[in-house]
Amino acid sequence: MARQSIEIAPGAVFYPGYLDRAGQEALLADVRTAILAAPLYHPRMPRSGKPFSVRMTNCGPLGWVSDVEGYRYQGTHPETGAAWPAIPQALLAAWRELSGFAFPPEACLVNYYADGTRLGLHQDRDEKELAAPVVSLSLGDTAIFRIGGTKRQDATFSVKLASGDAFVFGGPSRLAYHGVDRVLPATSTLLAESGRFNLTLRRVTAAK
Ligand code: MD3
Ligand code: FE
Repeated sequence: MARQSIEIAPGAVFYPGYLDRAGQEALLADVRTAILAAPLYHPRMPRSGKPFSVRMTNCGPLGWVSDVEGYRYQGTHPETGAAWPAIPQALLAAWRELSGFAFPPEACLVNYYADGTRLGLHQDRDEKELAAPVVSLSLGDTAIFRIGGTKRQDATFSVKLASGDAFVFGGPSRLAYHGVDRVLPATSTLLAESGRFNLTLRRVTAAK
């Protein structure tokens, strides 16, 4: 099926309304199941050990974690020690449809934003396969997402990410600085609680 898409910067392609309500509900059920196996936790900043306000967990063979030692990918949950649950089929299907990358994702980072949570401007560069894009899906309340260039000082602009929206960040946008300025309370009825989930699919190791 043809999809509406908008390239908002070179390699940054926005798919508003990628998932309809039924698709969002099905994916949310998958996320809830994953969180039962791999509970959301507050990662800590390298060095300072200060907790992130965003809560996180992962699916897939590898998960992104952060603690006083630094950032890395690892195969197990840092608090339970269990292997991460599998990436839900609906997300693997979205990767096949949107990524344009022949190899499967290895990590799905799940971010949960309660009301008032922000994510500062950063680059995602802990992955070895930077030729693969990052594919993002949003569920729940609308976020004000900010994206700039590959240098922190580059000009930025913001885009609203609503429940069901997908985004692909590839090419020159793969190393763009980005963050979440705020989440707009009560803008979606998808979650029984308030807040927002963002799911990012990533290829971590070199594909060949
Ligand atoms: C652009 N997540 O998990 S999604 C992250 O809404 C992250 O939770 C935000 O930044 C969130 O690292 C933004 C959009 C996004 C995700 C990854 C990117 C944009 C990106 C990687 C490279 C460039
Ligand atoms: Fe990021």
